[in-house]
Amino acid sequence: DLISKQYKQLTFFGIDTFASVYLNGSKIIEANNMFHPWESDLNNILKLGENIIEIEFRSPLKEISPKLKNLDYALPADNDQAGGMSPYIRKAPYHFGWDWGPCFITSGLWKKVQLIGYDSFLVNTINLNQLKIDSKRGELEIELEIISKNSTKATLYIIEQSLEFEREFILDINKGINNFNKILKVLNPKLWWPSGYGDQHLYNFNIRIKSNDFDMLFDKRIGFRTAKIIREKDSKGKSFTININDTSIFSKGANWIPADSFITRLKKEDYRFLLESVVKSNMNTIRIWGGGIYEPDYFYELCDELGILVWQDFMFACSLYPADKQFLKSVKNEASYQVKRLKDHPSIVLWCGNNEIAWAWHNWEWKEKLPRHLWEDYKLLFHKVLPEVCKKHDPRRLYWPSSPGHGVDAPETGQIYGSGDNHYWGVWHGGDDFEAYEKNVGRFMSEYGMQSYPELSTIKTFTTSKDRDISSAVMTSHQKASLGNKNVIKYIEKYYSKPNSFESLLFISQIMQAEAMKMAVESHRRNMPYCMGTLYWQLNDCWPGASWSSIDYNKNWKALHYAAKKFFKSIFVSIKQKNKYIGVYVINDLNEIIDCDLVIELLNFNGEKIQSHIESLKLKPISAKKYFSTKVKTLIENKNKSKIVLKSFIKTKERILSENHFYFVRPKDIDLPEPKFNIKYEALKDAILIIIIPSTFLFKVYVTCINCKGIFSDNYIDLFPGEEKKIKFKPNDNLNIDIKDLMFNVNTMYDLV
Ligand code: BMA
Repeated sequence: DLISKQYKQLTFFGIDTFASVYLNGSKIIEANNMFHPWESDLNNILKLGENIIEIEFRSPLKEISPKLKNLDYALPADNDQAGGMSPYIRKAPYHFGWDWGPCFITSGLWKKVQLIGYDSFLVNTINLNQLKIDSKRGELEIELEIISKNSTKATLYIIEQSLEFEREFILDINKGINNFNKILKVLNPKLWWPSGYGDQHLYNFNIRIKSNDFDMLFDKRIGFRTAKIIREKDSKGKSFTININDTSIFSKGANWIPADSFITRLKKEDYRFLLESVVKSNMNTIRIWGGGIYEPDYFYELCDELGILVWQDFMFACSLYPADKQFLKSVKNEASYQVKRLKDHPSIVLWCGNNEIAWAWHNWEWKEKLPRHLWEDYKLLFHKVLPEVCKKHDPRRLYWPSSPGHGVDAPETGQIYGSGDNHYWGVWHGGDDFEAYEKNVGRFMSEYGMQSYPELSTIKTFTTSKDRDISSAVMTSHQKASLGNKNVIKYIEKYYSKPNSFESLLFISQIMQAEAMKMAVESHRRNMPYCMGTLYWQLNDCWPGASWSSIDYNKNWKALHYAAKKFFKSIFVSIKQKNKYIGVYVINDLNEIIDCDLVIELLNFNGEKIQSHIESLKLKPISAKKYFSTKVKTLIENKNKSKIVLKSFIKTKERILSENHFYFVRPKDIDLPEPKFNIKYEALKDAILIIIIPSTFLFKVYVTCINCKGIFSDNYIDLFPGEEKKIKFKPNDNLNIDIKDLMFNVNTMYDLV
């Protein structure tokens, strides 16, 4: 039992943030960083019977404010709603507020606490580094860190059943810190692939360390794969392509923020819902943005299982940071711990130093207004401390200093299009029209976005009926962006007709957001392989409010998430007008040849084909190509532009792979007929089919479920007369309601304006 062990160690895996920990009245820990564990040898303090642990948390603001009094400059922290102290505190930046989230400066224990006893040594870390991998063999390195009180011997056993792999080693352990590295060679491993490119084979290594007074089992699950970021010089700059198992991956996805303002509220099923939603919408990548937290193990385990590639930022965003010895040491501890904790996950493809700080220095007037030494401090943290940690613990993964960024050296300028990754905010922050996405395409688009409101059911959770107006005090407190409501309205007015009610405004904001992101992603994808990645801002929310998310806080897919499912399909058709010409492009981001037919039809709203064109295609692997081009005038002749649509789809013998529609006017100028349709329902075992049979053209038909939460197979779609559409609705949780009692609303754009 514990007390009979010679040594005892108490570990707090997460203390948020400034706290003193006492055991039986003696101080054992003084914490100031929420991102790494704090531990203490209890030695003689722990006694048999009752022990008292007291933790005294101190206000982060009060802790820091006296230290700032003598500074003659303030570190920039534009999103900080609590007075700008966040850069000095190793605590989730978004806790101080962001342009999509409230300021809740939490305190408390946010991870598990562990008390262990031992007689001679402790296993601190176990990693399985991948040295060489292909389908014939895998060369791993097991890396152990053992902390020992004396010299002893132990045996290390490693077993992987499905590979029929078994090895054992004798470990000569010395007093102090011991590092062991042993090579393991396995035969014929099945490779791990990102979603859409192959299966996610994972292997469980059982590791046992045994000596006369120690016997412990550890499990390590890994996937065999190589991961590189290819950066090749060409006439346009330098590429930025994720490459897995020697295959170029077109990276599709979104940016992830912490899924709650109060992290400890999150359950495994919340993570599962969100990450399953990622793959359900045909994404293969997420970026864990640097203003949040290093996510829990479970998060990365799910990414491994689901085949989601992870771009992992260190937790620094949109601020400058101190560079005193103590701060740098704290960051070094944090980064070393996190890299060692996470590096075995096949899903993680790169480490990134920070979000937008280098860009901000050069382009947000920081350089002009702030003392020059702050840039030296920046370089110390992001070009010395962090890359050294990565090089030491994970030399095979890329360390990318900042997003956006164009190289690994400290940049002399802000963003460059043509090299590295880009954040394009001309649409939204800059006020540009959606069409501007076309002209702002980089090698890897890691941020761009458009806001919308969550649906009414979510808004009802924090409003009473009198608050349901976007300018009410309650609604504005749930809109944290400075341009906020004004911008949403501005973009709606540019493209859509005036919503006829508060609820209609919510829907139209989502439809508008989906359209903006569709235009962005299509322009990125048409530019493949020049552009090899597109991650919109942002996947999720940390509370219910207006934001750039595609899934709201209450787990509702917004119109954007349904659109993403379509615009992220591997084989994809895209229609684009450039000046007087209209072109139809087909994109294949898979590493295989695809035989298919491309169909292009010009239709009027009665569903009559005015023109049509069909062509057999052999799509090259990883290709985007214009297969059809014509003058708009030749195509539409004297037809009324407001009453026609160009429809295009790609099909194989079995099915339609992708379908897209192009309107010749903005949505507000489309001459919508009054919608007429019939609906039928068909109950399945765990889902229900909603069958829509239109007798007129329907623009943006959307279905909502009145008495249950769930996901539709498709939503916000355009239908032509006679084109029957089946939409499957699957409730999120186990139903406590009979499938047959579910109630739905089916509406269209016509009802919103
Ligand atoms: C990007 C992000 C966030 C922010 C978003 C919207 O720059 O990195 O800082 O929430 O823009 O403004």
